[in-house]
Amino acid sequence: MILDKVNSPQDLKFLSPEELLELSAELRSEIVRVTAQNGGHLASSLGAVELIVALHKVYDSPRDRILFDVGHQAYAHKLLTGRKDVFHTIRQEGGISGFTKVSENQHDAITVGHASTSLANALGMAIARDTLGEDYGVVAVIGDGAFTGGMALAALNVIGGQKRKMLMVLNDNEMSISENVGALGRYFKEYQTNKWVQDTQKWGKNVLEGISPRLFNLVDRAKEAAKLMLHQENPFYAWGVRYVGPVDGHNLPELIHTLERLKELDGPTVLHIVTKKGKGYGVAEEDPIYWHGPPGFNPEKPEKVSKGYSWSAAFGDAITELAAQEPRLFVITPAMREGSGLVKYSQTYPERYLDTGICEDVAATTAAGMGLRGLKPVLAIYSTFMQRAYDQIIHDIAIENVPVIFAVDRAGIVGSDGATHNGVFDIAYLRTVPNVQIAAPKDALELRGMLKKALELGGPIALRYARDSVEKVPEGTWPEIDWAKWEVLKEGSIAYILAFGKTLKYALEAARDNPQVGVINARFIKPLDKEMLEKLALEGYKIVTVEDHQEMGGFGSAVLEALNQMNLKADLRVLGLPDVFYDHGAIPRMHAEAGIDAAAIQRALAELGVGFSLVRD
Ligand code: HTL
Ligand code: MG
Repeated sequence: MILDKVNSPQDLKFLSPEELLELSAELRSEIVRVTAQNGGHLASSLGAVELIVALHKVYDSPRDRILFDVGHQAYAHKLLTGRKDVFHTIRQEGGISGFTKVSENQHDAITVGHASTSLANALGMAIARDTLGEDYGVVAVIGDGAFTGGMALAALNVIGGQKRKMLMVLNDNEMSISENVGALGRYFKEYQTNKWVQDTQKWGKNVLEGISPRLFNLVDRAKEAAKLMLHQENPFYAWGVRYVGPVDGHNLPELIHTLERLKELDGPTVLHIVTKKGKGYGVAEEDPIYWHGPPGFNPEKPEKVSKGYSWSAAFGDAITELAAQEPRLFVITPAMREGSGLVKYSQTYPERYLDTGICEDVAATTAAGMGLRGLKPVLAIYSTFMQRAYDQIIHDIAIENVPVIFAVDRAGIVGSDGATHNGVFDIAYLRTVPNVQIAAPKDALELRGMLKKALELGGPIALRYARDSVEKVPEGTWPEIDWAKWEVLKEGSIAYILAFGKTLKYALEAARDNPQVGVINARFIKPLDKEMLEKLALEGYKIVTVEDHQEMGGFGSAVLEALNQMNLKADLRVLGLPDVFYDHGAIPRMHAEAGIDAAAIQRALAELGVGFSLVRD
């Protein structure tokens, strides 16, 4: 194996072109082998193998900084940078991260997981380099999906103004998780099939024209004029950055040759490469959507597995049914059609469906515009990605109480994606915003009732649910929800546990067979059910609140504030996630460590003088 000989990118410098090709094949096999065990971003990483080999051959990491946008295409980079022996631990508890992470390895230039940050970060590094009088290369690798994000496009504007030396590799596979959207993607597609482009490529790799005077002289004046027009038509021309491409991103010798030339250039350059998502692994090439981030599979006989009935599916079913009843309903997703359970909806109501690409800010403000003009927008968004839309929620939606419904998916600790993807801040950042209401359904039935009611009520309302499976309920069932009222699930004589969403099952487990301890489905986080809370406090019940969310600023904090406002006291323990970031790992174990599982609830009850006989460790 060539890979056996590669312990750092330096080892690539001595490999022959044939060995580099062989190495690429070995990297692919290893990515397939390990992803089959652990699950992971298979298709994205397979598509970037030659690019990564070429980058490490030509550049000199860690001196030169190579930044991977999102970080999910970088498995080959992990294998080439001293992590091949731990690669099998990727995304597992205690193992390496599925994305690049500065604290994990000196070759990882940025800690990442959210899209579209690489260009701004690379610009910052280029400025730091120039300001400190240093000399090294800065290369950002960004997918066409990540390139749709406002941050990337706004950074490009600054980069074109600054003219610092840096390379941006646009890895274009025409896919985000689903088909990529928007005008730029369409443009690139047309550009690639444009006759001028194809001609100039044939003339002698137009990529190197204008760089190499020798080649440039080969082109006659007419062709030169055509090329100029081509460049003026190219959007990068307006942005003030040099554009080179399109180049076949699986042609290793061509990539290496091109990068060697570009490395020497001053100023900002975009290298546009065209790749195939899932390259080299049949099923992933054929269905890059499923194989974008599959769970484990049998590498000899790769098959799709059904992931069970998820909260996302329950939302998707409910919203499709509601759209039939409410013609003003309109669903928006920032690039998460599959993950948000919207495949069926998007096919049933294509005219009332918008994928904005990876730009949560644009998605939120577009929802605001729709809400201001008579539509009933529903923004399906992951808790972690909603962080990108915070100002838009305040400024464009909440101030005027615009009727936007947020279907907030993947709330809580998410498991193998780790710290970048945990949805553990949403309650804290939403509940301080006036006019915003927050609810968390306990099951699919309650989700349906809440969605329907939220559409009737209007106003910014967030419905929060976890990355989990849920029991399917029949079509057409719409329970009436007593809005802003909690629900007693189990009576208690001494204490009550206030829980919602995912922690309800822990609460029920902790209180099982104990008549002293009751459980309340505290499904409204804002407004709280102050009436019930007042009653609990006045009647002297001990209270434990428990949430899969940061303890600071979360639901428990809201309960404490409400008691304080009512001038009431209670024997109370707040259980939530401590003030640390949780990496990838097993959710039940992390919940135990964080102190929000059933055992932790029983310990808290014991501290309050209840349930002592049941305490386990
Ligand atoms: N929103 C934000 C801000 N960040 C992320 N990471 C997502 C959503 C979710 N997401 C990914 S990977 C991905 C999305 C939308 C598609 C990226 O497409 P790109 O790369 O063209 O950049 P490709 O998959 O190789 O084609 C993850 O969460 C990992
Ligand atoms: Mg892509």
